[in-house]
Amino acid sequence: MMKSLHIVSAFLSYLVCLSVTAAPRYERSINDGWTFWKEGDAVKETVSFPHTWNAEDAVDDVPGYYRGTGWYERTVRIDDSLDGKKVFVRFEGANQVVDLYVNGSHAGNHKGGYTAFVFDVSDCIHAGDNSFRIKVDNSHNEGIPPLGADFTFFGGIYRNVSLVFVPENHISLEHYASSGVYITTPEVSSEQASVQIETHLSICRPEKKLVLEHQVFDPEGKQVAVIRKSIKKPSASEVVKMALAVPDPTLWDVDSPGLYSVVTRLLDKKGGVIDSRRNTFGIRTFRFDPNKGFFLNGRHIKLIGTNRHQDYLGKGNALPDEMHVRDIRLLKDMGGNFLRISHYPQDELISDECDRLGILTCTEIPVVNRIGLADDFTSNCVNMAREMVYQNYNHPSMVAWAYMNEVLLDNTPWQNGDMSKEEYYQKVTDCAGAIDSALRESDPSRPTMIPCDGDRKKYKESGLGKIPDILGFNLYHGWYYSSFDKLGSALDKIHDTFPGKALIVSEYGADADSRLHSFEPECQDYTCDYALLYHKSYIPVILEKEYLSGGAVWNLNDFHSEARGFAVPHFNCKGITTSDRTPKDSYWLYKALFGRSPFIRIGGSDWKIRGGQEEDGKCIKPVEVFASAQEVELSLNGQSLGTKTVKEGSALFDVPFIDGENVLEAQGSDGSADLLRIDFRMIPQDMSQFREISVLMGTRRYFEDRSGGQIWIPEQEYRPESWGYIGGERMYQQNSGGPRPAFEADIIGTDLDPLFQTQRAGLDAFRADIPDGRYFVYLYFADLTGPFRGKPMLYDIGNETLSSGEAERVFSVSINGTTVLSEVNIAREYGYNTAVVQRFPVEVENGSGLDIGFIKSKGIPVLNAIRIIRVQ
Ligand code: GCB
Repeated sequence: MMKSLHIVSAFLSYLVCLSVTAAPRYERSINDGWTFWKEGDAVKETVSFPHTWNAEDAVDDVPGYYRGTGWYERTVRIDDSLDGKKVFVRFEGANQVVDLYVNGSHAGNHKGGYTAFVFDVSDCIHAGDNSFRIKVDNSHNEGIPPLGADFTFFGGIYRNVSLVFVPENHISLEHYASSGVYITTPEVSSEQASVQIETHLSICRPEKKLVLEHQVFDPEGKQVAVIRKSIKKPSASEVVKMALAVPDPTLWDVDSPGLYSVVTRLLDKKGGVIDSRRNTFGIRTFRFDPNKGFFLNGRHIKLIGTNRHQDYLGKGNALPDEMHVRDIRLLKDMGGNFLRISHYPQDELISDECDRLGILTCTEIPVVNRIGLADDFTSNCVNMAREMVYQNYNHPSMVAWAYMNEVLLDNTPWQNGDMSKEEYYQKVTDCAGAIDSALRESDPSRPTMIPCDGDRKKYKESGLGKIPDILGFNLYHGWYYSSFDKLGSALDKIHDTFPGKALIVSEYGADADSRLHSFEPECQDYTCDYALLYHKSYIPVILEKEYLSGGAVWNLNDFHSEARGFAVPHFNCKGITTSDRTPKDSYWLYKALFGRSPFIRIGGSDWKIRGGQEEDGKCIKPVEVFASAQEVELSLNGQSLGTKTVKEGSALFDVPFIDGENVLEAQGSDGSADLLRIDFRMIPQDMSQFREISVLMGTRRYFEDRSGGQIWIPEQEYRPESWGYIGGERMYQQNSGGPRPAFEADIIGTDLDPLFQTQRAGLDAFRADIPDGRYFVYLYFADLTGPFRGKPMLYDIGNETLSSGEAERVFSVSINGTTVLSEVNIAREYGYNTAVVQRFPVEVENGSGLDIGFIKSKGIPVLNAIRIIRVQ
């Protein structure tokens, strides 16, 4: 008897479970098997989402990338019964205008490349095979932001696409493609938190009575509250507001990000489940104070973190889910507690992961550099702002809504005479006012923010600075302008100018090509070492200014910016990791200062091939060790080089490298340890032992060519029984803000741009006292004097590149007295900014050494790099 009772009760609870847990709605991705073609292009290919059509043309040597229409087509088989269901197609993001056609009917249109959207396809879909055609257009559109920015606007369907089946009466997914459930916690104390839940319902089949229920679960999964409400005769888009209290709340915090969840169920009058959704939320309070900075749960926290762009090396912006998540782990691991999701809303997993890991965030709509003057620009911005808010509403990590990054940077709307500056500023503030009100109206619980460029006066004069609660400032003292030591006073001036506004350094950073290093770093040399100095000088200022809420490094990762030249053309290299997320030294510095201890890392961890000239039997080079410990010991090939005190996250050692493999081992006093193997290419002092050298001219930079396994070292002046240049001077790029140590032009025909972006001009000779033998001598040239392609970058405030005109340069080159290049005009023969490598086999005889002469005919001769290698 007992046994059958058990069986009956088990069966009953199974039924209850069924009615509770049956999945009335379901979703599946339709990412694969699409045929893609560009409009007007006969070439078709099979692709999967995430997909972009610009992964390759955004990084080639041809300026520009395809901005136009792309088509995707496939048959979608629906095996499911569609009775009583509505079917939606949900796009998580596609750049930038999408039109969906299902079985020939137009099912929807969406504008804007960075937010999710849904189309109701219930009326055009049927069981069996359905034809889906999607048109995507990433053309420039004056009505849709962004209009111009320092990142690549990759076209395509670059996030997931799903079919969502829901009951006719359901928790809305049509409301700005959100979850339809908006949770806030207006009052929080240690005893209790009030929770308000607003639910949007879509009622397509009229009902006399429905019941809405919310069950709240604590971070351990224990149910802590439940609330139900009957809804009589719900309207087609019924909005239901309910409130409940959670006792003894566990607060969401950066160190203990406990997440509550709410299971929302739509029930019929008999209690049967029609639809249900789970949403997570967090209970926390926060505030930005204009004088005291940021507070979370009443505790002061300095926001330290980064910005992030969503792209990756070789993939454009089309990343699988796990690659997004990985970035947030990288940030957390570094000790970051803040992410500015710039300059647009990103994959939904980003905010989910920030919730889980305890990283505070803000996100923004992509109005960058200027506003559009098309009639629909403001309404499109407002719509994007609402999509951003509703789609991100429940994330406890989200603490501000931002818009208009450096919107007064691009003056063309008034400089080209279409209107006066005052009129344009008025349009900008009107647009800002509309966006700001939409943000506050959609979400009164979070502050608004505008990230400005360093020219604070414009933001005061235009009135823009008055509109949001928080002002971000993107500051590049010591990179584009001024010097690092001016940062503190610049911030104080900003604080004085906007006394009632909370402030944050929303960007700061310096470009670094991970292949470039220098022991004498200079501003704009693109070395990791200059970037490190820059970060070392910014961090203490950000920590010390009480009124500053914090700072966000520009950027977590190097990212695509098609119009850029410089060391890594088509990329902005201000990442503290590369575009494939390899940390640079600046990342290790943050990790040493803010990350979990114990931590230790030998600097230049990805600089595996190094080199230098032997002097007095050795080659001593500095090596920096980043560590959380108080002291570190470094050893080379098993021999201790001593113990040093760690100051501000690092200790510097002089390392006497030997030729060949060098094993560096670092040991922290906190038990941390690291090992780095370096292949050191020593140029022997005794020239009779000479094998090869690779020398960059006109620079102090070292360049590791990872594809060729070479280290290029800086030039030196010739000394007898050695090697080097004779005469000439370093060539600088002349900018209105001062000379720059390397040229910015994208060098055509090479991936090794830094070999060509510096040069020695007017040299008489390059001499190497090498022994008799057979050699290859490679001379590297690029004529950098030509007119610069494209406009100077807007961000480079006050620093236009001054073209030196099309100065003619004609010269001859002789090797050991024989003319090997006669009256060469590189620009005329190959074009400006084009990589030219000339290889010469040379027999050195009779102890003459190598003497390469540069003889001018017109203008001055130049040499960008030289490589000499003994072949026999
Ligand atoms: C900025 C912009 C950002 C750029 C950055 C830079 O101020 O907000 O989009 O990428 O400067 O690196 O120039």
